[in-house]
Amino acid sequence: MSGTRTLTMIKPDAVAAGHIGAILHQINEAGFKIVAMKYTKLSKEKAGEFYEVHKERPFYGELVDFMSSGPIVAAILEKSNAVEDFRKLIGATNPADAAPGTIRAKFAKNIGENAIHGSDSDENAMIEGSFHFGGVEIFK
Ligand code: 3AN
Repeated sequence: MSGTRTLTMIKPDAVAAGHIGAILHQINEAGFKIVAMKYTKLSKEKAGEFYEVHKERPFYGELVDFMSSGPIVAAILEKSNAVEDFRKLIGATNPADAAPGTIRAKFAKNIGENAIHGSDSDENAMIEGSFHFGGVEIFK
């Protein structure tokens, strides 16, 4: 089934601030089912690979350093219209622009350290899901 999964990462800032439980609660309350999940830490190399599309952007180095600075929670989430609905739940990239009640409005510090990632397309959700998880780690 296409369009039913997205990949999220609770980023190092939100993990360090103790927000894992609150964020997972909000995700579950919004109707997303967790089908894969791990607590892990990205090496600089892996973070660089994940954000390869942003390689030419001025914030790339900062982003890679931040994403490899501490543990994260990576998860594959399932729901109808998962990618779009999850982007709504997390809010705008810059928490100053994020709608009230969204995860970034509640937990993000700034545009760089913005608490959570959500895939931006079904195609990237597939690629990013495979980046973090093997088939035996995904439960329907
Ligand atoms: P989103 O995460 O909302 O899809 P993208 O894909 O534009 O946003 O950016 C990926 C990540 O790069 C963001 N989550 C954020 O951590 C970082 N980022 C984006 N724009 C900036 C910026 N202007 N300065 C610093 N970091 C940024």
